[in-house]
Amino acid sequence: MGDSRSSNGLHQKGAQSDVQLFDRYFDELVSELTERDFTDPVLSDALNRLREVLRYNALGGKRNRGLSVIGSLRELVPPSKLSGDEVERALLVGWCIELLQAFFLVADDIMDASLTRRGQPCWYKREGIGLDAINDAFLLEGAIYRLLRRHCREQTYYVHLLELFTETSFQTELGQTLDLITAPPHKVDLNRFTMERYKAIVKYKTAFYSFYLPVAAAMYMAGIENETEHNNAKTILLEMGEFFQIQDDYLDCYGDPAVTGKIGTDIQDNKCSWLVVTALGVMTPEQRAELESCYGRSDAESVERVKALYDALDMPMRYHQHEEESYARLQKLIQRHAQNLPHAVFLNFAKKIYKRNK
Ligand code: GPP
Ligand code: MG
Ligand code: MG
Ligand code: MG
Repeated sequence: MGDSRSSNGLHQKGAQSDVQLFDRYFDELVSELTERDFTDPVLSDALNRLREVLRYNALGGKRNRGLSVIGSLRELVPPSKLSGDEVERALLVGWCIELLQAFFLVADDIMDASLTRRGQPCWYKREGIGLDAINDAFLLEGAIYRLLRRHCREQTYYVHLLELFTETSFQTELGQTLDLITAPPHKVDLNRFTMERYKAIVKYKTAFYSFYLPVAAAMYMAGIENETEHNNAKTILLEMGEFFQIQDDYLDCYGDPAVTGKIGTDIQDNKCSWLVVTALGVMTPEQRAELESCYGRSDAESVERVKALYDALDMPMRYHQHEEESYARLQKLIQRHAQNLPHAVFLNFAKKIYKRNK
């Protein structure tokens, strides 16, 4: 494997940033999965489909999760101790997280009846795809374990990575379960939308895989197995993950689809969003009755009525206030819980997500 990769410039570090290295690595991984893993000629049509699925669904995102594996590893291991091969494995593990994300998003867009993702139609919305996208999601998940096996099987941290990916997937699936059962179609019950339920949903559906997973992977790669250290990192990263999903909920309603690449569906889908939970805490009984009659409906007029309520309740102002408070709380958590870990691991991540608009 190493031979074919050194020829495409991956080992000529220095001239290239990690972002460039990361982006260049993708085509190589696609070739590996579709040309050098299973080579039985009878599979060629399936492998062509896999190539198309990988290109359509794993590219075009912000790649914060994937890039933070190498980013974190560089903070945890001094440059003189970080070999070219280890850098390459960190890029690979980063792509595995992007594949996990692609797997979740293909499936999530079906469940949420979304229309667009990353500025293009959701995969299941494409002509001729439909619910076959379910199998494509499974392919994306399967690709993760093919790559980890091929690249990391000899490493002492291999089993840690496998357990981390499977455990994180299950946590995310449990979170998605909570998200879905708290939002039954056409059964609006505003009493379900508590802040306690909200926090449980977002911790499980988003925070583990988006924040703890990439940093924990880098920690295992750096040889850090200590449970206390992992718990310290988790405390900080889950807090960041909660804030990140609150932003996602805010942008679902107030973001510009031309920037976020996706058209919001939370109001129509009856979702337990940060906006609805926070609004419920400050509205009058009259406003609550109004919300009861227009939330969770797909007609444009009902959606506009919900948005008018959010505007009347100053939700953008409340969100920006929450953002400031959350940032301050995070800085304190980092001071308190990152005693043995470089603060840059967390600060780099925080820099990318606060004040984001996509
Ligand atoms: C984000 O929710 C959570 C996920 C994408 C995890 C999905 C998990 C599965 C097991 C399928 P969201 O629906 O608010 O995200 P988006 O706004 O990007 O659609
Ligand atoms: Mg969704
Ligand atoms: Mg969803
Ligand atoms: Mg969302």
